[in-house]
Amino acid sequence: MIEIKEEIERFILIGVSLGDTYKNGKIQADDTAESIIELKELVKTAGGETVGVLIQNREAVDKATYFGKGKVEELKALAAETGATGIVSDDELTPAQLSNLEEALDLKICDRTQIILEIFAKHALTREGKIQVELAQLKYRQSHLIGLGGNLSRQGGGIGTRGPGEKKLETDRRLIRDRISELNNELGNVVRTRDVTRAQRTKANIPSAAIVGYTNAGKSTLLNKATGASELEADMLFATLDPVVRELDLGTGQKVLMTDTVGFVRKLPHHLVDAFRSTLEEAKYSDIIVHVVDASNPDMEKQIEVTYETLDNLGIKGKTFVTFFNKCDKPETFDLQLKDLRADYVIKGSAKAGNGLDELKTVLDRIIKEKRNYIEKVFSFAEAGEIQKIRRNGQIISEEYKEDGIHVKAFVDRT
Ligand SMILES: Nc1nc2c(ncn2[C@@H]2O[C@H](COP(=O)(O)OP(=O)(O)OP(=O)(O)O)[C@@H](O)[C@H]2O)c(=O)[nH]1
Ligand SMILES: [Mg+2]
Repeated sequence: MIEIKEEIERFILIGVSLGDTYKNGKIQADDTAESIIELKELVKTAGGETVGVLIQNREAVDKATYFGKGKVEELKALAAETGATGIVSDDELTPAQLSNLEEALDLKICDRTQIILEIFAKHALTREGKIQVELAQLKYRQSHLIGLGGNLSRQGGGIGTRGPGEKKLETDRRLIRDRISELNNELGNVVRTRDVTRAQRTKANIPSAAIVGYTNAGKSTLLNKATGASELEADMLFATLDPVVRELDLGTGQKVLMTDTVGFVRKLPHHLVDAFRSTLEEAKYSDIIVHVVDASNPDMEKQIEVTYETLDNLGIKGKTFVTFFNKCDKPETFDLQLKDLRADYVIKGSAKAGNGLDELKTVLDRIIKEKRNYIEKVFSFAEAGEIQKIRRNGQIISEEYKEDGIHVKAFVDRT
């Protein structure tokens, strides 16, 4: 992990461009350049400075040193020239690549995963968030220790090779395993408490909407503007880590619970996804997904794709999707054709300026009503209990006491 000392660390970012590739029968355009721009933001958010960038075009990353031999030499020269204190690779490095690069360059070597973990560690506020980050960090270390062990046994093997290094490794492994199970237990308790809260909410029968999207898209800003909340909005990546729930009045008597969630990013480390699964899955329990997109970002298309991919991986489907193209106050967006064929509704607006929020409320109200049936019915006074049920599970529009009974106009759940 990088320790943020008094002195700001100076990094050279490295990436391997594989050219266009095939994935799921589609051509995936090479996005190494965009990914590196993003890595620069990540490094900045982690407290470091970028002093150089080096990209190599290759058919595959080098198994031993990530870059090819000549490129490693070039990297060495660039590091000397720029006074770099470390290297950050855009892809997760194997233990072998880490140690070989360290040896060749005599600099601190990190990868994108470590930087993201560092940011999460800095931003985690709640006990749950902190446990999740520590778990992810330990799992990263564990996987790298295992790799190292493999290396050792390949090099030596046989009698006499079980040196002190190997022993220490075993101790480390055991310590990590113990701590992981301790944290998992604690996390289980925290998550159970949250499940109870969620169950209570579901019982109250207020529909829910989860705000999801790429990091820095403006999710928290949208929640704040719409509900008058005061969650942290910041021009940094992963400002929000813990789900936050607020009630939003749609202005029609209908209320909806809005949850702000952790943002997504390309190459989201899988240890993090595992550790943060319960947080990331918050959207699973929502009726509606509000997908916030930063329409001013040149990388918008890819960011939309990453968001859908991440949602798919988390098993979040079958919801009503509303895509909110945000930051439309910025001139970069003025000439853009904004569409999202996967969404059920599309809104263009600016959370910051407050544009599009009324439309969002109208759309949310419509979605909720579409899931319900409108009824007009006269109940006898003896059936007052039925009305009580509707009040609990639906929405009463009007209720009049007349001679022949109680006249009710209401929306009731279809299911
Ligand atoms: N110009 C403009 N800036 C916006 C708008 N909405 C949000 N921003 C800015 O975008 C940055 C990110 O906003 P956040 O609301 O923190 O974004 P987020 O999606 O919650 O980000 P994470 O929690 O980090 O994933 C902040 O600097 C906001 O002020 C908008 O409509 N227009
Ligand atoms: Mg946020």
